[in-house]
Amino acid sequence: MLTILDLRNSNTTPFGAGGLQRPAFDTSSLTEKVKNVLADIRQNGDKAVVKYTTQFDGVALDNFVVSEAEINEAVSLISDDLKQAIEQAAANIKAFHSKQLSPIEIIETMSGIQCWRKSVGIEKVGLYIPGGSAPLFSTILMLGIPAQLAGCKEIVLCSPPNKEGKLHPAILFAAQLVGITKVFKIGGVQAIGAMAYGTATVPKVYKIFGPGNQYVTYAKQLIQQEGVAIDMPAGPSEVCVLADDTAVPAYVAADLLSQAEHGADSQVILVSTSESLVEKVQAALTEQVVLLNRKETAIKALDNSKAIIVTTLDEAIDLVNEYAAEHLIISYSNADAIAERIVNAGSIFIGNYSPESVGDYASGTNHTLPTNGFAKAYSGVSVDSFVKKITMQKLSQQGLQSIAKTVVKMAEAEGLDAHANAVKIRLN
Ligand code: HSO
Ligand code: ZN
Repeated sequence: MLTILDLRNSNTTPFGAGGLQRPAFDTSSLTEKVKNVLADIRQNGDKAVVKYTTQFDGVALDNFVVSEAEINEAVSLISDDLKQAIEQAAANIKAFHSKQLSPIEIIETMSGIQCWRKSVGIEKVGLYIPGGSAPLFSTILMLGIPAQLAGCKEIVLCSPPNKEGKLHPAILFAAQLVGITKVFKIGGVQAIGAMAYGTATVPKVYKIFGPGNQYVTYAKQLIQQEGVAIDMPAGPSEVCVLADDTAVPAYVAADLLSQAEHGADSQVILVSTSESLVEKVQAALTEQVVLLNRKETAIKALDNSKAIIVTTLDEAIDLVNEYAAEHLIISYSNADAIAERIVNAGSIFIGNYSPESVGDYASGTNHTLPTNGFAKAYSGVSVDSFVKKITMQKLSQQGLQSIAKTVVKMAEAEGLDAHANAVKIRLN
């Protein structure tokens, strides 16, 4: 269960060893392996993809392109209930993200000088969806919908095949629903390499999105150094719940468990000013965890997680801002006012009826969020993540006249007379 850190009579910081430190991973054992696979994919393209799919996924596939027939088969395999659920989620995600497209506004900074900015979808993007125990088809909605709204022309998806050489039908259903242009049965580092360098079959993309294990995360870091953009630095999932006696202990426990079941390395944190709430949540955790399919995973995550008791709400807010959680749930009196005081968090869930699960799947917000404290400086994925913004300007002759003196003065002061000339030559 959660380890209790009672900070009420202490001056110690909870951020040191044994406290709220994020798990640090030693990647030294995997660096060589990842580099070798990437180099091989770069050099040998599809042939190397087939080789690593056989080696790592245990299935020999000479064709890793998902066909129309496979997509149709997948669509027929999914129950109407699940289809409706995915469609409802997609509609909400689309509704929320479509408002992130702002209309072009032309700003006349001076008379005759017009400046504006246009958003252009990144032409080719790659989405990576891990396989493993839980097929995260919801992530396809979270990445595919903003990509489509942004106007990306080529949206490629890679996901590892199972032992039968197939992808989960819900992955294929979600992919066709959001207009993914090409789907490949490729996993791990080989998928990142194929999308970063391009092969005869897989198009080279300009930006790669999506979660993955440590190998995938490291591969994304390496290809970023080679000029392919990535969504954000990734780390294990996290939730922080800020709660007082107005919270319902069973709800808080359920929220903590919903993040704990993601992985043994997930971090779940309870911050409270109420010792009795913490005790009740611990009891509810014990009761609920044994009922979960993934209880072993959840128990491991809880064993690495903390309940922190502080004296005042101000202390709690400072702590929450310093931790900068991927998800923050506020089950506290005046939750709305507290939310206003939060400056570092990936996504905030306000009140007793806003579990993180709704944001993970269907309310409309994005679930690809900054972990590992990166919420101090990074935002989650949005339509913005899929566009570049090009600034534009147009000056009339009179506009140039009115700004000429300013530019010439500055250019000459920087000792750059060619810059000054480019203006002066137009005045005569
Ligand atoms: N909580 C995850 C997203 C997710 N949950 C997908 C369920 N499916 C992101 O931190
Ligand atoms: Zn989740």
